[in-house]
Amino acid sequence: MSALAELYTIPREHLDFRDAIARIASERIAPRAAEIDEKGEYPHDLRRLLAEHDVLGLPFDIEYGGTGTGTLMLNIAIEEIAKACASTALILMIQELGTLPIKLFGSEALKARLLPRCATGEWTPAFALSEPDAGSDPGGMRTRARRDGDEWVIDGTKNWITNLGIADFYVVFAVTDAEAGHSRGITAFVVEADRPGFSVGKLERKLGIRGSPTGQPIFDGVRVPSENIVGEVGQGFGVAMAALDRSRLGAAAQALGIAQGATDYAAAYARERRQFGQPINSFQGIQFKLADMETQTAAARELLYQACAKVDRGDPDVGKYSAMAKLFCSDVAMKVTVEAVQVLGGYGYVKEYPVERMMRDAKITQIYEGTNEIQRLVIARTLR
Ligand code: COS
Repeated sequence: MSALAELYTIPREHLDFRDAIARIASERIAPRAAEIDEKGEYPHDLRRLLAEHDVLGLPFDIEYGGTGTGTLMLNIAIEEIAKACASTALILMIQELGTLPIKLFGSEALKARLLPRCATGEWTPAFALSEPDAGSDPGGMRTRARRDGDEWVIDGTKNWITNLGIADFYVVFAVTDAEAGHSRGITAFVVEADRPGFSVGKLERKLGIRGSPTGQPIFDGVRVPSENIVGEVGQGFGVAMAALDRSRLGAAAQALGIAQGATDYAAAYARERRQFGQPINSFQGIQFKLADMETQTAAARELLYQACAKVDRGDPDVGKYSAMAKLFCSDVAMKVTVEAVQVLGGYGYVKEYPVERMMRDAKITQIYEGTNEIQRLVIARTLR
């Protein structure tokens, strides 16, 4: 066994599941991708499709109705879906991000109430941390929650929230003790979408991932019972950070899938496209581009799979590795998709071909789940 194989091995049944997802992605998801992007519509049909094939059960343990197959398998699935459609991959990614706080810190009652319905795909969550004036610095949030008897009353507006208007519940982070500072003064709450005082605010018009609604959920005196607190009162900042340590792998996997999808498309195009009497992949200028795209994508995959294996093993340096994987995979996705457009030339720039969409979708992976500048900060802190 090679040294690398000892660090992570992919079991046969996971490879079979990957192949099944790859087939669904190429036969059922890829043909819808351009239309989803063009219309900016959430693909309810593809969510049902993923649910029918147990794909939405991937983030969950068997006792909560999931597949219990771990982090590496989950991210392999995200990668395969993102090769075809980054917006659809986000359906699976948010299923993980929005439930990680509950999975990692939630009471048994919260887990039993929420996780099985997410594992079947009946329900979908949202993770509501960022605000108009608190992005890279979530500790500066203004959303407040005050105790009133056995209930908490939440007031505030969040921003950049994936699944806005689609989510059945929101995990909302709010200041519960302004004096205590963000380490001790923020608490996480589950807010069901049908609670009075919750409303869907502005929806963004975006460069990419246009099939996934993003925007401002508004909480105006929303009352939730104490049972809806995730973890302990005052522990919310740590809850958010620990969830992001895991979910950044999903953004990395999405980026990796976009990069591989673009590389595969550009390579196939270069085989067919003829200029000066020969296929353009006979020119070194094109060959070198494709070679670099494939190499960078393969390197990104090794770092991501290694980081996933660390989560599955429970290694202590998961935060550092997930930040490195997110940083590297997203930068590769951006570089590779720009090159894919270049390989296709004028055809790369128009909507009849998928690579301009892939380039637009890649950009967000350098920004969300923590900008790449924040990832560098997280990594640098481990080197001091
Ligand atoms: N896991 C658990 N706890 C963590 C943690 C982690 N990965 N990172 C920090 N914490 C804890 C710290 O231990 C600290 O607790 P103590 O005071 O008890 O020691 C507390 O959280 C505050 O940490 P810190 O002082 O490092 O927080 P900062 O305000 O300096 O913020 C960064 C740190 C910048 C890394 C953080 O704000 C961040 O990740 N920002 C990006 C947010 C993001 O990803 N947004 C995307 C939203 S979802 S699309």
